[in-house]
Amino acid sequence: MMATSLSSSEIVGLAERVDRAQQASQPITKLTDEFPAMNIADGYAVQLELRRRKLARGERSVGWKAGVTSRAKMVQVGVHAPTVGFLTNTMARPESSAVRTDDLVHPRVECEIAFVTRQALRGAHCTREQVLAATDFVLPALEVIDSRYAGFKFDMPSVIADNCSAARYVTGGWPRSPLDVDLHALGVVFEKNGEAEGLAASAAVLGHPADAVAMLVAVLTELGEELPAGSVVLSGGITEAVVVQAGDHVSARFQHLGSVSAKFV
Ligand code: 0L1
Ligand code: MG
Repeated sequence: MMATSLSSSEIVGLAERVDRAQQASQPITKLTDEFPAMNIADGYAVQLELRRRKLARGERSVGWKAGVTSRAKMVQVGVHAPTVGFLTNTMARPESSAVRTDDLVHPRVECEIAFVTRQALRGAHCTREQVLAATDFVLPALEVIDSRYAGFKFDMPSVIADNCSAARYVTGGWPRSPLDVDLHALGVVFEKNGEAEGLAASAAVLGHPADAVAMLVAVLTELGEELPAGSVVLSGGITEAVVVQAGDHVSARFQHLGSVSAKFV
């Protein structure tokens, strides 16, 4: 990873700013408005400081998410490379749960395949085969993203600092071995309030969702982290992110994996 341009006190200050915006669900302007020289390494330095703060408050690390992995998503947010963000226990919600919106800024939902690992993964050259061998099971998931930036307007360093818009996630369906289902060509029907919002195939995620996990492992390795056994990994949005508000019900039906749904209140 390139060198950071921010000083360590600036990194701590920005992590505090993002943390407060997340806790108060109050939007802020993108960090690069004030620090135009901020680069991707600065974004990750702020994100890791944010993670350190949350873990120090008692949140538990449960895994990571791959963000901006599909071509559709890269076009939607105007970027060229995938990113990673961390997941903690406070972000997890069970299947069919009521997800509050009063503690979010402007949530959007994506359908994803969640991987749960049984062996640690590390290394710059992690492969799809290694990911599949280290995976205990996969589940259908909904990721609720919530940029803390006003108008969902950001650039790569800012969105990485904001933990790649990670907010909540819901897993459902049936645990399946990734060796028993063709993850490369899995169809998904995504509905909001009973209306089809998107029909997509898992190949939208960097060709294969396990490749997105391998990419995530390479980024973690660059950050000096590994993916421990027992991690949950959200492998990236298969459909475009859909805006949700209180009163909405969303569901995703995945071929071979079952359904996952949530209601927003
Ligand atoms: O999970 C994602 O792909 C979101 C990454 C951050 C970009 C966004 O907020 O749309
Ligand atoms: Mg996502």
